[in-house]
Amino acid sequence: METIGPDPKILEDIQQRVLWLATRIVDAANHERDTGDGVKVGGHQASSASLVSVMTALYFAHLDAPDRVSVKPHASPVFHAIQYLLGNLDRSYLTTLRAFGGLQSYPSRTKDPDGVDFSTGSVGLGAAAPLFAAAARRYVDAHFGARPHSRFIALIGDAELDEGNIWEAVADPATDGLGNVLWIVDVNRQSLDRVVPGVRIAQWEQQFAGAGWHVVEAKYGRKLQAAFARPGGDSLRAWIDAMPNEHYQSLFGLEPAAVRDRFCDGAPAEVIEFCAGVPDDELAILVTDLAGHDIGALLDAFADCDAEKDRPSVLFAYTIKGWGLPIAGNPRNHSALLTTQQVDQLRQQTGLTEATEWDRLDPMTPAGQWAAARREHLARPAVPATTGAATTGAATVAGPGTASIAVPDSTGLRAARPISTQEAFGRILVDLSRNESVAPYLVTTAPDVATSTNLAGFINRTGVFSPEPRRAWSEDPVLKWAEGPDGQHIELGISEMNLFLLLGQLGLARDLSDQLLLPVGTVYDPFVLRGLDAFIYSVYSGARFVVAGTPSGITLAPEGGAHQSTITASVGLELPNVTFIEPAYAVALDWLLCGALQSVAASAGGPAGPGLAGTALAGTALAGTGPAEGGSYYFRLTTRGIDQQPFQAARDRLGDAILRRQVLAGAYRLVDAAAAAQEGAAENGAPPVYLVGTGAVLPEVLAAAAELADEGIAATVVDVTSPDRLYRAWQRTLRQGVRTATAPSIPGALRSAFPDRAPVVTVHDAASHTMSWLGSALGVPAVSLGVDSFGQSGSVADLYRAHDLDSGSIVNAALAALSLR
Ligand SMILES: Cc1ncc(C[n+]2csc(CCOP(=O)(O)OP(=O)(O)O)c2C)c(N)n1
Ligand SMILES: [Mg+2]
Repeated sequence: METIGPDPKILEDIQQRVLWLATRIVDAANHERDTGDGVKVGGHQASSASLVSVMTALYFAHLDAPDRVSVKPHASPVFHAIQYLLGNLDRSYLTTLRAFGGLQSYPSRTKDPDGVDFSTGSVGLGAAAPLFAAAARRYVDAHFGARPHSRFIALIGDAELDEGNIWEAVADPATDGLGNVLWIVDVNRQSLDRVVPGVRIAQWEQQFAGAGWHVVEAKYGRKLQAAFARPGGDSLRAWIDAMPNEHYQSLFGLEPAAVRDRFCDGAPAEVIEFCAGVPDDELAILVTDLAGHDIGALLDAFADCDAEKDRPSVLFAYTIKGWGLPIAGNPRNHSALLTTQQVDQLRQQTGLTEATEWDRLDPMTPAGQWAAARREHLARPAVPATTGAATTGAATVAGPGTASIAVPDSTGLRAARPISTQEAFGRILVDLSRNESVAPYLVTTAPDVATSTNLAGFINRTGVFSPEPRRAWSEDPVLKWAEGPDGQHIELGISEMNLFLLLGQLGLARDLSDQLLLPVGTVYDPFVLRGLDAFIYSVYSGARFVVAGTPSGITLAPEGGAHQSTITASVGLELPNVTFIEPAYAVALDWLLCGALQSVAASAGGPAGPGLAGTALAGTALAGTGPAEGGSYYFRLTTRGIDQQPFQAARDRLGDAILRRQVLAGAYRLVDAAAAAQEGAAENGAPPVYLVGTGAVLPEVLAAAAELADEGIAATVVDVTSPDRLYRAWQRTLRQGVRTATAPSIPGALRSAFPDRAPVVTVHDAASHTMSWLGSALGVPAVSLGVDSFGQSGSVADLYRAHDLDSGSIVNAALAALSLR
């Protein structure tokens, strides 16, 4: 696949055009669009210019079609300029940066039209994503046969290396030895507010080397290298190396005549003498000649990194923020925009006029011909669109690299004794690992909590993934930790950021590695929040996976306040592209987990990459349940074993078909006061109150209903299995009403669980806010019980009492709700 490099002059011409377009795209967004709102549009001309040479070298002389690139957020204009020159972006988009429906401010897989491989924006995450994508590819190659070789490349701002998640990713053994990874650090020595101290760069390089990475520098351009070779050149080099970044950066933006004095300020006599032999104009160019803008030097460095097959490479490419623009090197250039006059000058310098400024490279020129050749070289085969996802029964799905994944409706889990949702989760996964149609695609991962989140049974059956077989030294009968290329569990160090980044890339493997996977991760629920930005990143990118937060809430009582999650349910409910599920009973979990995996399996039926707008994944279009839902799944589980008999009673009463439908829709009546009345247990058919429970607290809710019944108050108990699906159903009808200016109806999911008008009490081992909307949805008085302060160690009974989740408090809440009628 190697292409012969073109004449360097051609790449120079191309990069000048890339610089022009990237700059002009931002300029047009700011100066040619009347947004009517007075809000600055913005864009990053200086950050973009910094990467123009690196990206020109990559896209026009280095990349092959299977390679995947993550572009730092602020260089999105460069990416779009290049895609335009390659013919992959319509001209009409060039004036739409940051406009609604136009080019996104930061590269977006799901919203940009020109084939973004990795979304970026939250610095550090887009940088690490290709590393995890390469780890996912290594897994796919080992299990499903080698895919065409891809290089996974990240273009990273130097200040992104301040983010801790970078170092968590680099340090994790799951990312060891990935020779197809290249990180290119854009060393412009500037962040948003300041000049980055030089000592940081040396320290970062050591950290990479310490983690086993191949570290390369592209620091000095060829003019400087030639100067170093001349007599006195050694002292010149030593002086530049020793110069603080703040001093070096201050050279930019000076008139050539002033550069000498500034450069030589404090310099030894040899340096002053060396410079005396160089005219002003040449000196300014010479001392700012950095390799990050020398395409030949960059291509050499890329080749050097390619040659390193057994470990990732990082290239520190020294660049100039604002390169080629009047704002070059200015410490305040991060958000600076060129004036119209400066843009006019740049246009002229680029050899363009207002009539030709948006043109592609002239196909009659060598640069135009080279761009056409590169377009062909980089063309990717279209992903075949497959259909056939069934929404009921076993969803048999055929997709790229996927024979068929027939996820059953349930594993037939039986739960006669009290059991927790966490234990049931482990048993369901073990059962699925015996299912020949599903098992090959399952891959689990956890940040050092596999055993304590009940993945041990699955791991015993499938083993732990390691690129090479490893001898197991422990003969633990409970946990067989067999490591080898067949293993289907990827164990991570304690980094929740890595968990969500890896889940995200496993969940994009269909797009990035031509293989659909069913990724399942586990994490202690409170620490979902530690990985939250990576969680958001991954689902924003369109990844599809299942994550279980377990154990959760104050129900893990003795563990104390530091381990008790309270706001995670709200996060799950509110996060777009995620369905939040918190079942109480084992069989309900079985149905819900199988349903979630059916939905993930069904992503073979539609595009998961660029052009998602308009599909089920776009924005708020998530609808209904089951395979049509799209997105990822977050299960909040517990270690509290609870009596399964009440659920069995509901099964007997309703039958599996109806009950399963309601469980999947988000709520069902666990105890039906009206049905009980018919049996003579209460006097009146219509329930005066609904007790609504979510998750581990159902036993207390049932006890409260029994106490109320003793007082002659009929209480219907509703188990909300997914506050999220219920809320979404309500919002859908509301929004429909708002958009069409008609009276909203109560959605079916709510109507079937709450057929009568009666006050409600919601009870949840999570922030009370999570379910507090229910009163509004039903138009009835509501009292919401939940955990709104930090917990502490104790027994479940102690903590439920302290947070008003005990049955007595629920009874009192019911009386309060009734008094509000
Ligand atoms: C997580 C996160 N924190 C803060 C920001 C705001 N921010 C955007 S760019 C930037 C500085 C980036 O500097 P660098 O990575 O060196 O980029 P460059 O110099 O190439 O613009 C900051 C702080 C962000 N995008 N993401
Ligand atoms: Mg920088």
